[in-house]
Amino acid sequence: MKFVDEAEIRVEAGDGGNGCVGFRREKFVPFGGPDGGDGGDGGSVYLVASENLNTLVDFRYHAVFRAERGQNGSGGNRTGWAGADCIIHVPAGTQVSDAETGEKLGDLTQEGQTLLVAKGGWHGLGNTRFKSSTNRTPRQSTPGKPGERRTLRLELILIADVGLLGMPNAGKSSLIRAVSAARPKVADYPFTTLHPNLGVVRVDDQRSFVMADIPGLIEGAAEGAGLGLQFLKHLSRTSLLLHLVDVAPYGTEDTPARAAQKVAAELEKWGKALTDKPRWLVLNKIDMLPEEHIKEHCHEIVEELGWTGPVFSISALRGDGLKELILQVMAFLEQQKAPHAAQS
Ligand SMILES: Nc1nc2c(ncn2[C@@H]2O[C@H](COP(=O)(O)OP(=O)(O)OP(=O)(O)O)[C@@H](O)[C@H]2O)c(=O)[nH]1
Ligand SMILES: [Mg+2]
Repeated sequence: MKFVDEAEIRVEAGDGGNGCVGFRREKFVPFGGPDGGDGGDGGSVYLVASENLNTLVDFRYHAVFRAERGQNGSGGNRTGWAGADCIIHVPAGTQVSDAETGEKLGDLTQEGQTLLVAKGGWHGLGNTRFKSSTNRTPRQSTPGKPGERRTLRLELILIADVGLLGMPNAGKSSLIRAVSAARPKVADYPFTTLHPNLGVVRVDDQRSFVMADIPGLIEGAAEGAGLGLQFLKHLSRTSLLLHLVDVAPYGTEDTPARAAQKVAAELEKWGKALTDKPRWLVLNKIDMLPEEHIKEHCHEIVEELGWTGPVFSISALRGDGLKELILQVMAFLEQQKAPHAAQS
């Protein structure tokens, strides 16, 4: 499945049906009077958020959505049928704006959340409506109003609790594979991951959280190097960042601490929305170190970085430290979601 996080679509609501001019003509009914019915309302276009979708790719191939127009009224005071609405399913996390004016129309974050994006035209009135004591044979009716039409800009920003951050090859995809059912590709070359992946991490029967794996960052990403910063926005709605660092990098002159600093520097360039987030250091691939050196080596990295926040040492491959990490992440998220409990 292709990942696309931006799209433009055209939405056109249905026009209202026209009112009818009609007169009752029956054999033994003289002066039958007006009997033109109203038109039906035009259908509207709605967006509905779905948690089962996670890409806007479908809108590449299908970009115009129309609701039905209302039927015209007819004689015998028959009202036209209302036009059917058009429902468009979009992934949860889709922000909607008017492409021409830039006006923000909504942010669909919850399953089933609905947004009216083009209102159907109001129905026209039939001539029966214009009957009065002074005008018994009105010949007027009104046409239906046109439905709203606009071009929308959709932007998907994934919804996850925790985001993974790090250089290419740090083991981000390996970690999400180890702790969730997500199956992104893992390989020993940089930029294996080309688009974000989400995984649900189940801590026990009752508790779970969503983790996002994004492509690796390298120095100069802000200037467009590698895959650039385009995917960092997908971490903007997370509550916690896990910064993965390879403790035994192969084929690079950077020390693990230096590599971590480079990623942090790119984060700075992206902006406050990410630098203000809590970030934990996760030292990965400890299986590559001799058992007796692990502690000391990790300590050195932390020292070199001058890191004072939480630190975890794990092996995504062998499973060391994963349980502890996951439990701590869960506890942190729960505390965040219950701010009153945390204060007391
Ligand atoms: N020895 C060891 N190797 C690991 C560990 N975690 C990941 N690797 C290896 O490191 C390489 C890169 O892992 P990925 O999970 O693809 O790394 P990534 O951070 O997702 O990389 P990009 O998608 O390119 O940004 C693969 O060859 C993995 O098998 C670990 O804990 N121990
Ligand atoms: Mg990857």
